[in-house]
Amino acid sequence: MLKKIESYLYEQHMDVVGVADAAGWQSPLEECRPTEILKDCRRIIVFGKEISRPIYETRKHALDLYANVAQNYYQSMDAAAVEVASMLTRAGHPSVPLGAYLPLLMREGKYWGIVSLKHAAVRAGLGTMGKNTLLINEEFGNRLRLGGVLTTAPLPAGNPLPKSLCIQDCQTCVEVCPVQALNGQGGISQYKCLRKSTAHPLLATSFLSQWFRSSKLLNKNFELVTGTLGARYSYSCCECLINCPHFQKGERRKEQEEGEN
Ligand code: B12
Repeated sequence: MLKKIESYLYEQHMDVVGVADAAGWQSPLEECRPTEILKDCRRIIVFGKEISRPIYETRKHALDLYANVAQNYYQSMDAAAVEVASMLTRAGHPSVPLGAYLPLLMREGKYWGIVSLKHAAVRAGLGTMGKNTLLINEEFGNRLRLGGVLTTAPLPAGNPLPKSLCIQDCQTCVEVCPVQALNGQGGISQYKCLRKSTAHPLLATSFLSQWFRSSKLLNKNFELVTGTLGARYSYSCCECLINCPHFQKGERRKEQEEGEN
């Protein structure tokens, strides 16, 4: 079954595919734990697709062109997740596709994905978390976008990588962050980052949510605004991604191969 899923996802031009054990998921939010979401959930299938370097490095309109590709990826990755979930369900293993971006929850004034795809990718052995809280993959660096599926199928699960890929003494992401959102120990101030990195007439104001954390009504309203009017947005910052030494990953290998030929 896993072979069938892997070959389907690679046919859909995904670059990496992994399986994470869903048991004992340490999300601080119970409602964001796979076994709380899907009865008898056993695994999280997580897959990734690289956004290649030239897209971040155009001389003009780089952030808008990059955002357009990211939004396009989210749609194709969600479509692939839907197909994989129905393949598994038809084979007798109830499964549910996860969204690469939406649906988003707002709890205590903070945004949450229904399941954190980065943490699933780490658990599946697809990479480790950088100090910029992004997944670093051995081949594609920090340029992967992620999609996922919750499943009751007892697929063989991967294991986390034994060693962090984030360079120990490197603090580049922390230093280049224009709003000091990164604490250098893998923590991020979501409000500072959101306000700086997300270009949207409404979403950029959602940093206000820090002042109404306890208001369930306002949290719910912001969640609704994000899930509807916030479905499309652009980027206004990705400094922690493009300045990370792992941003260069993958391309240099191709250049070396071309050099050898
Ligand atoms: C909300 C969100 C944002 C928010 C908040 C970021 C954040 N770190 O939470 C904002 C808008 C600021 C943001 C910005 C960006 N994002 Co964003 N974002 C998301 C989204 C939709 C949900 C993430 C989430 O649930 N966060 C809340 C919790 C999980 O995060 P946290 O507070 O750091 O959690 C801490 C603890 O609670 C605990 N924890 C929480 N859950 C769990 C679970 C387990 C098992 C464990 C062990 C621990 C644990 O560990 C964390 C550290 O202590 C995901 C998609 C998804 N569903 O995963 C994309 C996602 C993480 N974003 C992504 C990207 C690329 C970006 C940007 C680079 C976009 C850009 N501007 O160029 C920036 C980078 C900013 C940064 N350095 O993180 C990619 C990351 C891919 C990768 N290679 O890692 C994702 C996966 C989207 C995708 N489908 O590919 N994002």
